[in-house]
Amino acid sequence: MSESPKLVAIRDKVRSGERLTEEDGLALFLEPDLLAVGALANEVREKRHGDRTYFNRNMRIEVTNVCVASCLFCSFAKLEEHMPGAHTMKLEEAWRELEMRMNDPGGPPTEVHVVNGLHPGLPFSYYEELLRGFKRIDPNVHLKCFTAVEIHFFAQHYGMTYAEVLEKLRTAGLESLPGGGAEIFDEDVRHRISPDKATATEYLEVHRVAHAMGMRTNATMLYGHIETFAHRVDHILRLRALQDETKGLQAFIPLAFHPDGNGMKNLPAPTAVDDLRTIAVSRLLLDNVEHIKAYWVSLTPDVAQIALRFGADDIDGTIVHETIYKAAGTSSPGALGYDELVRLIREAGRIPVERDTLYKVVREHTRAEVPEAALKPRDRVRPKLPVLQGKQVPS
Ligand code: V47
Repeated sequence: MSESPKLVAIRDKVRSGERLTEEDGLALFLEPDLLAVGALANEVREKRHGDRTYFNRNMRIEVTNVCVASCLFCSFAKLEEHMPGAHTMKLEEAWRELEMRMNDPGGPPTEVHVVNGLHPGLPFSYYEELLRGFKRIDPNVHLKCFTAVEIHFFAQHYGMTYAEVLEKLRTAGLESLPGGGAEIFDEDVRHRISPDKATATEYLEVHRVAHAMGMRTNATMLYGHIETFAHRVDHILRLRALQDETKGLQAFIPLAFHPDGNGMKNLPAPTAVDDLRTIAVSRLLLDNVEHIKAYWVSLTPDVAQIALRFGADDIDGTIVHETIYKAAGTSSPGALGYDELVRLIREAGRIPVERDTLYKVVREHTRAEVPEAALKPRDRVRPKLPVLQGKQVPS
């Protein structure tokens, strides 16, 4: 395939360190040669991180799915506590989840990632106690809890400023914010898919306040539903502008829309081509955010593995109990073992690096000397050879 002049010009810009524009972002989404876009993103990825690919030992927990918001894409939330399928954990139940992981082979999780519904009936002390309890069980575990949308809800519901909410939660053990709740920033799309939660400006402001307090945060983008490529570019550029200002974002995570069981179930899920292109364009446009995460739950482990050659340098972690994507019909497993993550990364020709939440290296693994797949037949227990007419087939 011959290269489009636009792609050639963008490549020159990237190689000379010139910042890409909104128009460049759109051109990358429309470029027919997906592999050329991927190769360019891979170049940037390798310049920053070489073959290193990050993952962590984490635990996901959603303590309540009761939520006053009615997001069209959500298959997880229940409007009221008494509805079938609604659940709110007792604090002891939530703490037990971590207690049960303390003797995991290889060590306990280094991160607890909490995402919840916007529950109107819990006291603020519930969330403070939740964090304190996790820290009592393991003072070393990093608490990455509550999206900017939840922080905004707490501020409104309990009558505090963002800084007051964050300070109280930090005193209870909070250390960073996950990136959920960003969806799509464009006001029109956001109004249609998430009419009654924090606006884009409010989402960004919560991150700004957290950064000013010295907290690191992640950001996400939910793509593949009713938004256009222009909306995706706009979303990424709003994050780039925030990052110019604060430098507090550490990872960007494009989240592929899953249609099962929600208000947009008539839409098809994005394809692997769209997933890979979105990862690649994110890597190229977001030149001031260090890490692009290929979240294996949203992409499937197979696509996430390929994304490691399309600009992504992180694959998230072991997780264990994920419920948001499970409700929305993901075909991904609920958990991946530590060794499985290491194998996925090695097989993609990369070096697995276990990190903590703030990207401090916990353990750097060796590179696979030969692709892992090539080792498999030798490593596997030899299958019983078929017997034909009483004779063994020679191996
Ligand atoms: O905020 C909800 C999204 C998010 C659907 O910060 C859906 O490291 C697709 O934010 N189809 C929660 N997406 C997950 C999240 C996250 C995941 C991994 C790592 C990090 C991090 C953050 O999931 C929600 C929403 O945007 N979501 N429903 C759905 N049907």
